[in-house]
Amino acid sequence: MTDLSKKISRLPGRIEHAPENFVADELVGAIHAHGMDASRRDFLRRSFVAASAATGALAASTAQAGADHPGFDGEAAILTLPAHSTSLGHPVAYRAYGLPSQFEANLQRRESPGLTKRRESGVAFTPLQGLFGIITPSGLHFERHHAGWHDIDPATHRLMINGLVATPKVYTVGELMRLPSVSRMHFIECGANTAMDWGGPTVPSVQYTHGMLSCSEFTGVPLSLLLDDCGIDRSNARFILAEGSDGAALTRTIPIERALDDVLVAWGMNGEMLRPENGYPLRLVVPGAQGVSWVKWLRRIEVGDAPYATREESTQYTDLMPDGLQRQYGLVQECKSVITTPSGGQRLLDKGFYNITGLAWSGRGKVSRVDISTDGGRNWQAARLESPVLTKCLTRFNFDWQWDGKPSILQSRAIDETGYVQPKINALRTVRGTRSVYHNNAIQSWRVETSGEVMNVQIS
Ligand SMILES: Nc1nc2c(c(=O)[nH]1)N[C@H]1C(S)=C(S)[C@@H](COP(=O)(O)O)O[C@H]1N2
Ligand SMILES: [Mo]
Repeated sequence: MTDLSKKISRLPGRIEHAPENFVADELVGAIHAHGMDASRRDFLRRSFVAASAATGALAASTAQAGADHPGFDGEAAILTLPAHSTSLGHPVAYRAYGLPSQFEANLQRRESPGLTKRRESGVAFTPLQGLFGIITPSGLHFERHHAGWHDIDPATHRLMINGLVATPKVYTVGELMRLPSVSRMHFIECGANTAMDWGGPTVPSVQYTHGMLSCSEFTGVPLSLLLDDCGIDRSNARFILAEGSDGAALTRTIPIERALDDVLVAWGMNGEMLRPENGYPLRLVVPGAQGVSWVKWLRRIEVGDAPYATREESTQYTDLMPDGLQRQYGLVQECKSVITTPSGGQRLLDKGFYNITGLAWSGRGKVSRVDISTDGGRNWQAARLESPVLTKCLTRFNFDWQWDGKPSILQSRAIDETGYVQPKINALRTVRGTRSVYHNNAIQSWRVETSGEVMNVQIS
């Protein structure tokens, strides 16, 4: 067996590239200070306690629990009724709108300090390491704002459709909600997700490498229905422009084939109205497209015959290619996956069984397969895809693993229904160079040290 550590590049001293107007220098230190969540590191410790109890190693688990909670005798606890077993609990509707347990208080959206100068033009990352299944709880959906968020009164909000239509119209939110709606589960990923790692491994945890990714059930009216309602000029219409009503007046061009396909004007997210941070009361849902096209606080859609070359598609959100040209109008998020446990910042407590789990997705359709490697990409085995496997939606995968206590490199590689295979980082760099910011869909590597510590690494 060759020494894997020779192939590993460690954290670089400074960061070459990062998304969206960031300031680099204090970044690594600041993220280490803020990003490592002590209680989430214990996640694997707690799972281990449960697993060892189940296999009869009760003494070990009792000692472990005692060490975690001084004064708590794990074994005797099952024989002694605690206070909550002998008293009344909180009344119904004590919290009219429910909240997570106080013991889950560390599971939060977090900012990467140093990433942006102004928090109104910032990112809050989803804690993927602490989530199960495929749906992101609405309160943990990532946030990306160019000019801050507003809580807009739906009674006064309007959506205008104009341009190459027979009858330009202005809709109230109530009028839109009377129309036939659909509900669909889709992921949304910022084009800058994983951007920090173009130049090498930088941020320590999956929250910061991949947390500009969330998945929800969205409810809304198909945009095609509205465009037909306004009498779209189908022979001349080539593109639409979607415009937000925030101070950024965020605008993006979308090709008409996409606009007439599966795009929604949405008001619902996970069964309730959109959260203000995510565009309340109206946002565009553009399944499979990069996040910036999902215009929030949507106020206007113009139908045109040419791309609009707005700020967010000419000076921003372009990919600098090795030949110096900028690639514009990136739309689709290519197939990608990541292991969320074990992942950077977590620690494995002992040899033995672990469930490797993670997420896979493709902007072009369904995920058809995910392979797992535990030896840095030399051997691959298929993971189990959990149902449902939906188009342009997160897919959860699981894989049984016995850790032998030796250094290991964990990787996942997704393949979508078009046959596209998620690339290695070096293959991506060969085509795209090292100056790109957006659209890094490379295979992620997590190195497990003999100590059980899990680290973000890149291997050649
Ligand atoms: N009006 C408006 N829409 C917007 C943005 C914005 O700043 N203003 N940010 C865009 C970007 S860059 C992304 S990645 C997604 C983020 O959506 P979220 O905050 O709901 O996660 O919204 C997009 N839509
Ligand atoms: Mo974004």
